[in-house]
Amino acid sequence: MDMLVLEQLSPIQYVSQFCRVNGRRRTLFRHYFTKNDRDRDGSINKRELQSALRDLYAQSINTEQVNAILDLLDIDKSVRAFELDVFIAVAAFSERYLYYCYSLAVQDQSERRMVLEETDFCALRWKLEGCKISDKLRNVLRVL
Ligand SMILES: [Ca+2]
Repeated sequence: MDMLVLEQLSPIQYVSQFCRVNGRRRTLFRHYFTKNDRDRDGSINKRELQSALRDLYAQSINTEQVNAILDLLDIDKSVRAFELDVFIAVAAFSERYLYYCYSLAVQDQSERRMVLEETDFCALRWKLEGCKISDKLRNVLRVL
């Protein structure tokens, strides 16, 4: 991967382009997107996005966690409409983020490794040292 490309990407662009979501998950994410797209115009607003994420986790994540995910992805507060592709990226990232939070809480290193291997994001294979990526993207990469 070209580091110059990485330097140009916003966090949400990075996640949209480089996270792989299998068909079953994509179907699941689409289900919650559609359920929360009340006016059925193919996009959801921020409140609907929060509601869709909470549905995805059977209400087991709180609004603070949802906001932390949106903040990490540096989603502009002024963005009002989210299309399906963006929601899928946010949902996929949210899974990784929650694994990350969980793994921080897990003391046993072997268990931590198992948790990380369950994810289906591309592994980071490049060194970030000396790379002029934004701090915001760096924070996202730390989670992935
Ligand atoms: Ca809508």
